[in-house]
Amino acid sequence: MSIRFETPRVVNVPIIPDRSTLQRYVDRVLDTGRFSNNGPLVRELESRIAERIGAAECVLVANATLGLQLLMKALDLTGEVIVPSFTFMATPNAVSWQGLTPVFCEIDSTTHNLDLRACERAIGPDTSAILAVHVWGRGCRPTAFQTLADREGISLFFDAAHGFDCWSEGHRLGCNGEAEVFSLHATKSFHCGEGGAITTRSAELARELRMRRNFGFTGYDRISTIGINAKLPELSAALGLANLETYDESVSASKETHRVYTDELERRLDIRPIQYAEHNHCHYVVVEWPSDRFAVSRDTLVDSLHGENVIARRYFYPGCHRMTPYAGETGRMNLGQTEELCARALVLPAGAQIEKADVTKICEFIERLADG
Ligand code: T4K
Repeated sequence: MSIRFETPRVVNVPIIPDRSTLQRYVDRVLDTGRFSNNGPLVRELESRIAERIGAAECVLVANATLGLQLLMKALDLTGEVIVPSFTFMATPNAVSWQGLTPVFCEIDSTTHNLDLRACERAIGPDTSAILAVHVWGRGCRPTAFQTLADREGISLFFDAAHGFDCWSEGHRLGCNGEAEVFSLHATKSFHCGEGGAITTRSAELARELRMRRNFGFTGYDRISTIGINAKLPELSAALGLANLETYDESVSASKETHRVYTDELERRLDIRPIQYAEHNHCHYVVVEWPSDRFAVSRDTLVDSLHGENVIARRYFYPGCHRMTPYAGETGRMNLGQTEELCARALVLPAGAQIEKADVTKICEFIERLADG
């Protein structure tokens, strides 16, 4: 049986905004000739995101990777930073780029997030911070990690790349730790094409981040600190503002996609994609494929799906600790749970844009393969 699609069905097809709404914002850029450097659209989007999330401050940047780097620079971290290995390479690479050492720590296999006890054990004399990731937008226990960081006298900040508008412990993500960094990349539930947002409660930290994203300038010819160019262009902010207007509708469509996958997979194979206990955009449909129960392994399944133009992904295989430049280093942690999850995780094409009929076809195909 073939279901081969003419065009690829990919994980997280970017949301396309309403064209006339986008045109309205683009016209504002063209009318004023202001394309960059903390322009009015960037400031407007910062206010709208801060208001939506309930954060005191939002600082937009060119992407989340640079956002993490700017934040680590501003926090003046030294030595080691604890990170999960079950994350996108941007997380440890941002740490390394700052001349810091990422220490890979084990995850909790049920939440896919950093394990608190393992993190406690990973803290050493050179640890200056914990960089926790809200994988799939499921909150990484902000309160418990804050208690640990306070007790150890180290910084805590979050890679919230997946977590826009997600809730954890009864609150929207965005106000935890020293700061949280969201990705606004095209593949995210809310996007600017490329972009990142740092949210924080601290006005002082936000002021420093704004200065550092703009080369460190504090006046026309005065530089106060080492900065970089991490500014978000106005045209990217235009895309973000247009997308924000229909964000709630696209989340509803993503939730429906997730629901259809859950129903289909449960009915056909008695498995479920991971479920979201608190409010989540449901942008990621993630299955832990039980290779021992079915006729095909996770990897054969992925290959077969690709053959049908269904570009399922193995995020975050094989684990950052097994990828260059970290492979071969002997970390001090056991990463058994991480490796097991890396061998099982399967991310299916989802989001607001995929047709529900396509989801049904994909699940039917998976069922046929699973039955052998
Ligand atoms: N921390 C975490 C935990 C992250 O997951 C990420 C990024 C970051 C930090 C860093 O955030 P940024 O610095 O990027 O703001 C994608 C994204 O590029 C990346 O942003 C994301 N995480 C990661 C999980 O996924 P790839 O290399 O797997 O994506 P790619 O190019 O294969 O795109 C996925 C599919 O989407 C493709 O099959 C094609 C489709 N697509 C993609 C783009 C960009 C489109 O249809 N249109 C598009 O414009 O990394």
